[in-house]
Amino acid sequence: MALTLLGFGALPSYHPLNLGMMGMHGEAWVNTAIQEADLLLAFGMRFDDRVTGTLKTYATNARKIHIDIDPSEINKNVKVDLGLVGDLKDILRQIIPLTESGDRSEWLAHIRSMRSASAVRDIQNLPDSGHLYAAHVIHDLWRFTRGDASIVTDVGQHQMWAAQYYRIDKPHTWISSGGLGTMGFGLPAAIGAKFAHPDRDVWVIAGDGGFQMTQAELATAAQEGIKVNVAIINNGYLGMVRQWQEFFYQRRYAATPLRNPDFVKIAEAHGLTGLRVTQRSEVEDAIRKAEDSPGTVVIDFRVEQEDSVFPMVPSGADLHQMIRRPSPIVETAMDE
Ligand SMILES: Cc1ncc(C[n+]2csc(CCOP(=O)(O)OP(=O)(O)O)c2C)c(N)n1
Repeated sequence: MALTLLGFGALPSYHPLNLGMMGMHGEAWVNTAIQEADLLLAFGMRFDDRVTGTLKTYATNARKIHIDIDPSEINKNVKVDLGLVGDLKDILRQIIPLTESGDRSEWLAHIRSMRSASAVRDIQNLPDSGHLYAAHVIHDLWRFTRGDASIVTDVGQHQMWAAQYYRIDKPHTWISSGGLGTMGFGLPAAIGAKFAHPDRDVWVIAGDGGFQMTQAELATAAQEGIKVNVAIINNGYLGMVRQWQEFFYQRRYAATPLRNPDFVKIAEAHGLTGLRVTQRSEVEDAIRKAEDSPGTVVIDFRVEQEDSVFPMVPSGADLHQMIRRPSPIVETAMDE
């Protein structure tokens, strides 16, 4: 099973049949598996351009069955061989008894071989290079929260790194603004998530740009005594737009550099705790302090400014045309 961004939690990340995220910033083996498949079962997804790339070459070998609760989604983007409209749970209950199980071992072994042909995302044991990468911060957040926090993201590079490096194992513990993804979603949505599940640790992962759009909601957290932890992945840019400017517009960084306020002081102005992290060696301590603090904590993670999310399928390209991380140092550190 390959997941869209909003499908995280449908199957635990460690499940052997969970391939990971598909699409523009998905894993190469997931996209290749989709392109080579002879049957695609699409459950409640909408074949958004961020997961298909160009429709001309999308999964052309596959017969397609699409199940969705919204009839207008069927045949909207991708023409399918069979569309079924209804509640996924009801439809699966009806069709599973009618299917026969077959031997898929060859196909699964093929996917496994593609997976192991790519370098493993093993960033955990890498020596501290003195650089603070967003991927390190998020991977450490996953480790030190034991993968058990509810993660709420904004929109941008940090969202994609969160999708790649925080492994989601339980349903409804990944809350991210997708589709018409809206910057500024993270903090207010996290306050709502904490209100609904006071027993869970809730972490916002936000960009420095998006956080500023709704940072006034820190006042709500302070006023209502709601504890969430905020990890600002502060790269000093509207990072996702800067990345596109770098890749496709000859580094013309128009309107993307950010002159940010002091996020630590902003937290403190609300009577909350603000922390700043500039080195990887400081990450664990800051996460532990945030976990142990009774009130909302904002951590300003000062990460590499011009880092990009890899791999990337350029908008409108074939899913096989992935841009990979150019630097060998970081490739072993963070690429798949
Ligand atoms: C309200 C809103 N405005 C604009 C966009 C378009 N957009 C998507 S990502 C992005 C940059 C986000 O920058 P930042 O919040 O700093 O996060 P980063 O990409 O650096 O992680 C922009 C402008 C959007 N999704 N929502």
